[in-house]
Amino acid sequence: MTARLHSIAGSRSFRVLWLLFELNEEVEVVRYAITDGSLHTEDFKAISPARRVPALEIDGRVLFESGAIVQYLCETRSGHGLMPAPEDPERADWLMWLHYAETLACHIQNLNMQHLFLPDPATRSATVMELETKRLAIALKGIERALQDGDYLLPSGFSAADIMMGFTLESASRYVRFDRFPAVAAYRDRIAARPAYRSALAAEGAQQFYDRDFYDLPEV
Ligand SMILES: N[C@@H](CCC(=O)N[C@@H](CS)C(=O)NCC(=O)O)C(=O)O
Repeated sequence: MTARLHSIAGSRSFRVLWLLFELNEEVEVVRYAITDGSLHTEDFKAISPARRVPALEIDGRVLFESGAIVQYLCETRSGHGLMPAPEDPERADWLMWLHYAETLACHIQNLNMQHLFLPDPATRSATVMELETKRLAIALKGIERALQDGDYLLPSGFSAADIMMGFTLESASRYVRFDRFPAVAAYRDRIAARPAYRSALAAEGAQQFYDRDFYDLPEV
């Protein structure tokens, strides 16, 4: 049966969509938007308790949490080379990087809230924006260091950990200038050139919330 991905273009659901394309799995995309109320229905709440995307209907079950979905897909599909085996010494690093993507995503989410989604701009906090931007840059430094010796997060090459990180870097570059992080910038371009990434981007539709490439901190 075709999988159904509950998705917002430009959000964490891209991780799952991209992985499904890497795995050549058929998928139907069910589209939502953050501000039009489409997440706030009883039907969607039954699928995703916090009313967040991604949620994936697959194999007769419903899954939410992007990291869990990515791991589930890697564990239940074979022949893809996107996850080191449990006994492989790289497996622990794979799990670490898989979830490190959420350390970045939390800061991006807070910055999205401050820059884009607070209904009353007077409630924005320059302190929060500055702090979250700095903390995002610190988290990016960790990736810059990890990429000094290779093209991907794992020395053995491209894996689903890079898929978890991909969308995250795309959004991060709207808040932190990547000229400070040349290895991260080259890595983002490298993974974005993958055919499955490009097919997933075309399939998810245009993102609707970022209206500029870079968001500067407000003048105080
Ligand atoms: N840890 C969750 C976070 C899910 C999440 O917060 N998704 C965002 C999109 S990136 C969302 O659905 N936001 C809607 C909202 O906050 O109302 C995951 O990785 O799946």
